[in-house]
Amino acid sequence: MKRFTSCFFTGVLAVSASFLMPACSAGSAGADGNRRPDSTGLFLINQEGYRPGSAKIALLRLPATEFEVVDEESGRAVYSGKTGKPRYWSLSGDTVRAADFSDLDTPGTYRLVTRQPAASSWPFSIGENVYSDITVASIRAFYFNRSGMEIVPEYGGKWARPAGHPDTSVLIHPSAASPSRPAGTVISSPGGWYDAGDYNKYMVNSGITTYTLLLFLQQYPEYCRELRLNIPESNNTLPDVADELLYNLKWMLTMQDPADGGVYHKLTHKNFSGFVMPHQTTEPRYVVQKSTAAALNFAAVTAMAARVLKNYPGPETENLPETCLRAARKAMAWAREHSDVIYRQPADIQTGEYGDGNLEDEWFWAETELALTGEDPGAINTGYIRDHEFRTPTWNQVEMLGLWSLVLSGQEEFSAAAGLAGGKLMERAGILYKKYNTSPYLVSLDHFEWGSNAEVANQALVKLIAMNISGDEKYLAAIQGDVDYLLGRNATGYCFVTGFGSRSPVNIHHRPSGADGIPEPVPGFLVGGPNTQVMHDCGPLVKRSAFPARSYTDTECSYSTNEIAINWNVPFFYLMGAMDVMTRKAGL
Ligand code: 9MR
Ligand code: 9MR
Repeated sequence: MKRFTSCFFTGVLAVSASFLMPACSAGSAGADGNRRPDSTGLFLINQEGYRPGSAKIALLRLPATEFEVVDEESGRAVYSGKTGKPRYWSLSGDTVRAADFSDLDTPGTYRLVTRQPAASSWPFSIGENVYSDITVASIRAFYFNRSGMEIVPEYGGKWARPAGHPDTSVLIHPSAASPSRPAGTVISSPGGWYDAGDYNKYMVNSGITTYTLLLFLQQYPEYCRELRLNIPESNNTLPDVADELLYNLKWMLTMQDPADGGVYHKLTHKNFSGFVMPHQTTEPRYVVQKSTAAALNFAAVTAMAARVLKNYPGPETENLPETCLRAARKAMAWAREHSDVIYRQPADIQTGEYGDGNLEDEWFWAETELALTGEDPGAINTGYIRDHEFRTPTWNQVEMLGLWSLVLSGQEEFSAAAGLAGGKLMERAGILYKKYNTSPYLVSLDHFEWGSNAEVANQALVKLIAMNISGDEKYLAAIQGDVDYLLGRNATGYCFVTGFGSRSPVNIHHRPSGADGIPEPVPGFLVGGPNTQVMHDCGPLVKRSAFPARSYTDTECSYSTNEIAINWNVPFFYLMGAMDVMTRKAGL
């Protein structure tokens, strides 16, 4: 396990010596609640920065009534203000005051300081392109998690590593046996991303992840044309974002049984491997049980891919839209014939389950995607739209994805359904906005489950898409609140993205990062974040706060708070990319 302690002075300012206070962060110190407060804990602030014109609000855990913003270069105070009323948050167990410096728009690098008591924040920037690097890093993280491909120094830098898991000889597990593919049959299913900190590939989680990238490509085609990711395909004719998602989409296609259209739930080792590099795990790999959830996720994504990729004709996508559409039809037909095949983990398989007993949302999503792609247009279930509550999406709650596709489709034919869907989206966004507006921490999040950081990012997407369709800009401050939370304005004081901010996770639950001998974790990954769903992943030695918003530890064993995952990174990428697009649109 890696531990490092970073120590430096946060008060390198041309002000009094009392500002010179060291801020140390012990990477694996354990419970945040047990740490003595230092200046990082006293100022909760977005450690990356803000775009000019955006809301800029930090939270202070100090009794200070006044604050200043000091320019790093000149050491001069360029802004001063009064803090807001102290407010207690029951989920973090602390009291914070808002320091609002939204009016400061001059590009530069700054710190927030208070004189009574004397303290200083981490540095942050104001600038038009403050989110460009983090956007690129958050999608390059997918490249780093590619299965079956060597990560070469040219694109991977010091995180270069040999290829692992070619997956060209994968066994049919007994649970997946069929007449034409009995147990033990060898199939080839290469490519795709590792799901998370583990080395397995799961269809259900690939669903929401690949969908979200496709939606980004659909919504921001010009930006995607500009975005250079420095990946092996960067010199081909496709936007790099499309290349990255194709790497997983092509793997997904191999997970369909050509004989009957059914889709395997996952491709996996029998057990989670140890913390070794990908090429060091040579245990057999299996495809396990076909499931209705897998078929519906697969159908939704391939149907959407058929639609979106049509806009990118060229050698890399040749025949792909047609292949995807045929695959979607076949998977849907299989699902209709096997509408209730819930995934049940076989006794000899221990890896991630992604089990889901309620598939109503998957049906709605898949039927909507097929309809929008021109298949069975009557299949959009308007009764479902009317009667159901649309929740923030996660891997097992996907009705919102169908809603997004519908409201953003712009197809005349579906305008009635889209109108209905728009109402539902605005309803959810309104609820989230209200929560943000009354939250002492200025976030919509009010419960902490496994992957809470992704919930924050997905809530931001709900508000963003609501803003896109309604033009109501009030959502922007709430979206900024989510960005700020993820980049440091949260009760742990961490910027939750590896390699960014002044204090970010180092000991992530990510096998390559743990095994590669490089002190820094692979950059651009959003960690799962605080939750109280699982408290025992590190045993008794690592204590986590009982307050949900602080129940996080930067410790490798903490898979429930410090793992990374493709479905967590993807809404974060979408969010940061969308923010970056706004700057370019406004200013460039
Ligand atoms: O490393 C595994 C991680 O990727 C999963 O998200 C997590 C939950 O399914 O499980 C981790 O594996 C742990 C296992 O569940 C229990 N024994 C220790 C394993 C490695 O830390
Ligand atoms: O993200 C998943 C979370 O919602 C579940 O509660 C948890 C336990 O089933 O599993 C999480 O997913 C893990 C998957 O099972 C295996 N790869 C790592 C994923 C992230 O921890």
